[in-house]
Amino acid sequence: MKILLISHEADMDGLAPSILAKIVYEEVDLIFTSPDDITSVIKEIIDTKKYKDYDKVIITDLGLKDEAYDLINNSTLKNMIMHFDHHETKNTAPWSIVKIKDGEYSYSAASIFYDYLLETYKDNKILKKNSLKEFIDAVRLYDNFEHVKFNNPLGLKLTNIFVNTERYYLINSLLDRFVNKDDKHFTLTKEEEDICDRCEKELNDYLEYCDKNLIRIKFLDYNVGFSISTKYRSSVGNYLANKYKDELDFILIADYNRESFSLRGVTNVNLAEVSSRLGGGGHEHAAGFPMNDDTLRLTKPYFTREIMEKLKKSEN
Ligand SMILES: [Mn+2]
Repeated sequence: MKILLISHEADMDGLAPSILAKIVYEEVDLIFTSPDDITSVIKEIIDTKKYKDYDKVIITDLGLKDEAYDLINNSTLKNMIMHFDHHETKNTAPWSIVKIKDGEYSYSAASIFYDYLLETYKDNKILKKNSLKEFIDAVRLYDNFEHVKFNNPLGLKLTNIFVNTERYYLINSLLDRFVNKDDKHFTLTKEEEDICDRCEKELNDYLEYCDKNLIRIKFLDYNVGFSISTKYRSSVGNYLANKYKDELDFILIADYNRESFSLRGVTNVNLAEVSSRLGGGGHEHAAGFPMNDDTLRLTKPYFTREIMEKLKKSEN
């Protein structure tokens, strides 16, 4: 069977379906795109009738807008397309399988597509391999930010590998592992382990740098640890908030590239409330608000528009 798979370009949950498709189908052509561009990709394959070259068109990990549903429903593409996704939508169609949560279980696009293939191709031995199940589950947990809660470090490693590896090289390397090896457990190559070690060291060095440069300030009425930093926002915030929880109410991060402030804390200060007073919002322990003249006044003299411009310039 000849398949056109269109998937999300940005992460492992978008990449994994291409490996699953190559395990099951004889011929697979791939298009990787973004949620913003998927409508025009669909329009193009309808306009050019390109979909007629295939037995099936499969879309994964890309939420479809109303316009995309309409385009497909008004074309014969609707008879041979399948859509597997886990992003909120009010649209429904017989060809579109969208699942978000089932009790405590959060779906990802790769896991929904995997479940479908397992159910449809019951005799496929590769699909049943434990190493593949482990891989899909790690991708699913990380895609839902549940890898810490479920103590699954593999998803983060796979993401570091994804960011640092050429896409088609990675697809073939992973595919080869599932097809040709009979591993009970998913294993990384030496090359991939090295990438993960390097990423971990980079993160630890950066956390140490932010710790060393943390400024204690009075912010509104709070004792705050102020970090001017642009990388690993969640890791920096969580690390410092935990380390200084007895001394500081929360950590305030000025990300001058995104021009926004982030708050991370583990005390009983409600950060959503603090942020909403400054034009932002969020959750109790993680929130943010925009960087503007009003909010920049609160970080004077440690961080001003002039300092921000200087930092931006020094990075280019
Ligand atoms: Mn996803």
